[in-house]
Amino acid sequence: SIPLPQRDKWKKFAAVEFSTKEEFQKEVVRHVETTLARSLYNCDDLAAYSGAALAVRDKLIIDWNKTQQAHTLADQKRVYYLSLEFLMGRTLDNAMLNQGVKDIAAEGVSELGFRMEDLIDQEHDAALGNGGLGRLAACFLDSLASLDFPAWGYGLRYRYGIFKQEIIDGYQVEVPDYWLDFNPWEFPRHDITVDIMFYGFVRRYTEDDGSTVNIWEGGEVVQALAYDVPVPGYGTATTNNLRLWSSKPSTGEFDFQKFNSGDYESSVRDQQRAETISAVLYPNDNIDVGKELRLKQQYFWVAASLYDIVRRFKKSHRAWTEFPHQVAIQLNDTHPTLAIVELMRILVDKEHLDWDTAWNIVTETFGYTNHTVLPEALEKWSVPLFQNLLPRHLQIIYDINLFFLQSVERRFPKDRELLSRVSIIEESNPQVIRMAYLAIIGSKKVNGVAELHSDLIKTTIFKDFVKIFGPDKFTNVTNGVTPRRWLHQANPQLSALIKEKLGSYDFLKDLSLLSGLEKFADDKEFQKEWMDIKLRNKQRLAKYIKETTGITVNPSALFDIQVKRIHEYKRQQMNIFGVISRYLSLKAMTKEERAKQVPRVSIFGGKAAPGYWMAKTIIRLITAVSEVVNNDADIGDLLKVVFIEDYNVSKAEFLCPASDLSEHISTAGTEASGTSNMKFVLNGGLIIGTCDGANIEITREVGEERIFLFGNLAEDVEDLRHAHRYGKTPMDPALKEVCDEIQKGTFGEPGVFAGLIHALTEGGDYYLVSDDFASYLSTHKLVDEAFKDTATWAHNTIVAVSRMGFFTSDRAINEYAEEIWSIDPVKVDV
Ligand code: CBF
Repeated sequence: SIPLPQRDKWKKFAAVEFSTKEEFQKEVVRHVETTLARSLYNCDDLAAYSGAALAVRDKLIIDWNKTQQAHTLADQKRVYYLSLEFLMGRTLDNAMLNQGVKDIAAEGVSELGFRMEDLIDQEHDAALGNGGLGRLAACFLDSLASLDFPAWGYGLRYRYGIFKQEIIDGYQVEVPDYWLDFNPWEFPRHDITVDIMFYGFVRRYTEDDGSTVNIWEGGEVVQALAYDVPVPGYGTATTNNLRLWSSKPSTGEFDFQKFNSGDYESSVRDQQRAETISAVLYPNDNIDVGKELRLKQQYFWVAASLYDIVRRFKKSHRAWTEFPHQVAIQLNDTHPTLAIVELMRILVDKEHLDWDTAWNIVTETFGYTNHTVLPEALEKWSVPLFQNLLPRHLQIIYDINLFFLQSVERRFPKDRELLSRVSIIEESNPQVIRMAYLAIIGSKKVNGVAELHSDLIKTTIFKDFVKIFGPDKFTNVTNGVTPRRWLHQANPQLSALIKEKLGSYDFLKDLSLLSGLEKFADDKEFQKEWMDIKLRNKQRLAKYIKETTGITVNPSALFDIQVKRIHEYKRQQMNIFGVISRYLSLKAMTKEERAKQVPRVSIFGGKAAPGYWMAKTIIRLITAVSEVVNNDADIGDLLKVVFIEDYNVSKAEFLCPASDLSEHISTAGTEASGTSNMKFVLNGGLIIGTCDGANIEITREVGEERIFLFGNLAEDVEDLRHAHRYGKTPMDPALKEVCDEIQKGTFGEPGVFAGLIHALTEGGDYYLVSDDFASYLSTHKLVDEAFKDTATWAHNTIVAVSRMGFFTSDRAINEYAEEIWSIDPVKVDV
């Protein structure tokens, strides 16, 4: 750092944030002309976006520096959020709003000849995630900064985020998402690198005092390079850090020895091999694929992050036993569970702590969030694969397991079944490591993400662990979403109207203040302004649909939206079967009857994992139905079906404000929480949903009369599945009619959809589409009736929004901070 006598000089020239329109403009022009080497003669929207982004970035980085200094000075406990996915979306708009400079910036660029909306549209989404889990991590970062918590996110800097989806001839085609050609929001830290080892072997030494030391050596080394992304809070100077690791060969660009001896090819190959680790995000949501490269990614990221965390802790020269008082580490799902093992390795092998002291530190430090009960999503690693890649870590896992099983045996003698049920090692062929069990055993607290889900994990997949550790280790933190992005940024008109009624934007920091809206729910003028905003948002979506698909939709029709990853458990197939059923009923009606029907636009969007054939077939059915229905002259505006290509965060931002109805219709007990349900309601839409995940708590908050619930309950699912297995459930007649129509070829070659029909029949209807279909259709009829009464609909949406305070991610983060992390905020002086 700068020597004391020179600091005054330094401070005199310290960077200053822009605070007026003119200062902002000056920064934009400076960046365009110098950083980008462009001029007023060749400044297009992209260059203007870049100039504006760099100006805003400078402001962020000044606050980022202040925040890091304040946190170092405060020397308080920090939380580290380890997530393999951060689905951040775009940054510019969010950063301007959080920093309170959007108005001056918009005016500033307009005076320079540009429209802020066009500039914002130039930005690539940072799509380093698959769906809900990654977006939750992004909302949590926003809340952590907005609430002034000293927090860091740690993740991987994938060169390719989630693929881009193109729909070609009705089918999904995956295209790589290279998002890094211009990314002003990250800072490479060439001075922060960590060497990470894989493979190799373990040598055991005996010290003079008789103790044994294990040394892991002889492996292949890859370098982790840090990239920092500033995360600004709303209405505060706090700007936290998201550190993403990128992989490089540890020897620099090439292996020079090989290069000089003429072995060019293999020197380049080694380089590429190292870079492959952080090259791609695995595009699977809620499914475990068990590939070696994925395990490499996990260890690479976890080891680099822990090295960084430990290095920071060691600077304070505290005793190791203080570690859990200074550090909380949250495991976002089981993906970072290796961190438990790596910290044990650091403490025992490197710092030479005894096992019990090390284990106490570890188990006081970690918290584990479970996001799913789906068996196919629970991570398991094959022991032979693991042994080869991380031999020392396997030994440590065996030891953790041994000590754990011994303690279980002491408490529950003679229960051999219990021992094999809770063992971290599953005795299959090959043996596998159950990562969730390791995460539970190594963490202080385990939480689910909605009440039903947290109850389910305690009574099903983790039941034995409740018996062993007691119920207090398990808790619930219902998910939430940030109202900054999902209301203020996505729906500025609605946010402004709410501000007008409540008197300030304070609700963006304390969402419970929305309750003040309820008293206006019957105010006719307010209802009109409210519904006008909804209409404008629908018109904007209609325009987008026209431009991108050519389909004309009527903005006054009921917009019914289901956007999320395509998955059988989320039941987009049930939605499209319902659409077919509606189509068949409309076809069977007389002209007079048709005239009485509520026009509908059924909108779908979402990506299927590239190898998930059934999900891809669902997409094909949606596009096939849309080709038929949208071109049927008998139907006209009464029904339109749209598939929005390449659903992502920035598309969600204009879809959420445009729904009248959104669908959250998973088989009961399968969706851990869901978060788009919260976003849609917060934006003045109602939802049709099953008694699943956070739908249940949304019902509790908004009232049963403001949600269209249907379907069987989680507690009945097992019996219903059992009945299917024994052929005791005839198919629902309306569903049978739909299947017959598909098989007749109305939507093209029926063979294409045979898998979907088979899943309902011989396949045993695992997701219970048939069981829920009748109530799904009848509930849609209730929706139609309700939509006809505009005043009551408006009333209900206003009341629902006024009761959404609970679903802010600020509430969730405060719960984590208090109940799990024990951290306090640190104020950063402006
Ligand atoms: O908790 C956040 C979300 O995580 C998932 O997306 C996941 O990846 N397991 C769940 O499927 C969602 O229910 C949940 O809201």
